[in-house]
Amino acid sequence: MSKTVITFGTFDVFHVGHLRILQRARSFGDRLVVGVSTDALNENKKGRAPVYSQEERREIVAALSCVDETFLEESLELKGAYIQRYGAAILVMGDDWEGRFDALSELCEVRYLPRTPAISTTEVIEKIRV
Ligand code: C2G
Repeated sequence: MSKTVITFGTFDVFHVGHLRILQRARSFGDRLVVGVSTDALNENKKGRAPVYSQEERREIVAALSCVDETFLEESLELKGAYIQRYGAAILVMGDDWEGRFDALSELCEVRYLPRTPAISTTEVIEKIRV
């Protein structure tokens, strides 16, 4: 039986930290499903719109060879429903979310992976601006 891994993120101004977590997530199973958070979800959470639209961000993530399927993540609170919809056996999140989704271990294995150091969308934006 195939093992599905699910992960979530904004993936704005796509960088190598994003790529590495997706590749590592995919290595835990044989199908990777990625929830790309909507523009509205980001505006609520971070107080600013992403640089790239949800359609553009999703198109970039969907084109990666380690990604099998994508969908738009409408709410942080719907993770359980998404896990069930896609039949995921493992939820992968970056360790900036450590502990936050432990309750979902009733539904599937929950793994937090270390982030790639010294890179973030905010830092990339700052570097370009200077
Ligand atoms: N990431 C990483 N290393 C970095 C930067 C990001 O491993 N240097 C990981 C994050 O930990 C996350 C993924 O890349 O797992 C996507 O990062 P973001 O786009 O910042 O996602 P975020 O806004 O945290 O997710 O349900 C979660 C939401 O979708 C929002």
